Amino acid sequence: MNLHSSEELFAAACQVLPGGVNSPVRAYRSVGLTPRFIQRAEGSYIYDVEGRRYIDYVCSWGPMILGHNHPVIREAVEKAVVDGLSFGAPTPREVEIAQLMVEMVPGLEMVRMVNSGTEAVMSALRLARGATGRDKLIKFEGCYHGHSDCMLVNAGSSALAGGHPSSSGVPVGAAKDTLTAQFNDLSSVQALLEANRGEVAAVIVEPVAANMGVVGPAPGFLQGLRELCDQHGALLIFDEVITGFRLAPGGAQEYFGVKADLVTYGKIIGGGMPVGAYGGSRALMEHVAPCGPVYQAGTLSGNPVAMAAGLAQLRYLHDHPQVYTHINHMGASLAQDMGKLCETSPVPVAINQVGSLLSPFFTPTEVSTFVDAKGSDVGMYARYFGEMLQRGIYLAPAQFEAMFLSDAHSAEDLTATLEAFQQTLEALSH
Ligand code: HOZ
Repeated sequence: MNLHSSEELFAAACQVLPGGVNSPVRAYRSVGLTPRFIQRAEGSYIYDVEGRRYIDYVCSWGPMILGHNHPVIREAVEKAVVDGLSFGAPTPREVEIAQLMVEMVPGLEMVRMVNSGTEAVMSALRLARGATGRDKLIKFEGCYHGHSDCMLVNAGSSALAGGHPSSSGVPVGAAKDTLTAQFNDLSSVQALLEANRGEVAAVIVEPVAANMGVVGPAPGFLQGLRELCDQHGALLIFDEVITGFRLAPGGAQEYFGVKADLVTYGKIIGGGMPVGAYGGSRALMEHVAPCGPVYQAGTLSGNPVAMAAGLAQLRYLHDHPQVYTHINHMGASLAQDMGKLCETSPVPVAINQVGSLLSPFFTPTEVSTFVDAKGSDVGMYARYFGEMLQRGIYLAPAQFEAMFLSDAHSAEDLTATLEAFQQTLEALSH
């Protein structure tokens, strides 16, 4: 293909891919620009096809916690490829990665590997329904759990940015048992549980909402969910596709000290390859086929190359716990320094941060609920995005996404980012 610029590639892509992309947010529609086509990435940097270098805060939407093209992961993949790409049969590495996950996450006893976060959530929900014999589910408005039918109701992420939080094509029947509560509002959950007594199989939550921008749980919110679920015999599912192995080795369960019944994973556990997983206690997981009647299967589940990448990344995290100190510290200091710059700017910005996840909201109020997040000026975000991109900073091209830090980000990267942020604030104030 003799196309050189992002513009040329995007024009060609639009002829053969809906919106020119394979996942909507990548089309840059909410920021009104042409997406950068990427050639390669290394450490904290990503390079477009025209050779421009950016400091990357997308990090493939979370998987690249060690930075891009980490030698340990690359070597593990290279080694695995030599033995073959897929067998559709058990392999030693899938046992090793499961053992490691069980070791790193308190309370996790068994896992099932799948191919994406969407698949992990879909399967965990089926398991919750199968194990409880109940059909209803409670999710939170603005939380995103992948694109399975019953979760595309009041969803966040690009569903929200595209103005379709509830997708067309979802049969009424598939969504009728999905009830929606408000993130950080326990009374909304309590009301739904009481109105549907004995019928709710599970409450599913992103423990840190990271698909409405980043909104952390209010003190007591996750603990309160735990208690409400126990009172009503519903299972608590933490969707840790983003937070798993990111906030701490044991993810949000460890970080916030709250135990879920089922947990879903993706992103980091694949080291950059397409992997998801769901897990929980042995008693619950043994409902899954072939042990029990909850059916779920997959030709590429536990794919040997993907397992090699995920295992190498998890082993590295297990053996280098200082990664967490580093990325969480960078998150806090970047948020603090951005916040300081905002204090003297006429542009109202609220910076939210939990661990290595951040997001700026263009609003004068604090953002602790989905309503607050929706109050953010998305037009201003679009301008901010363009200004930062021009200054070599690669951010999520939509307000309702997160900024991700990796172990490869350096103090120099943060300084350069803050300089760009300061100049951007100045540009936005005119
Ligand atoms: N749902 C992802 C963002 N929250 C989109 C990922 C992608 O486009 O790669």
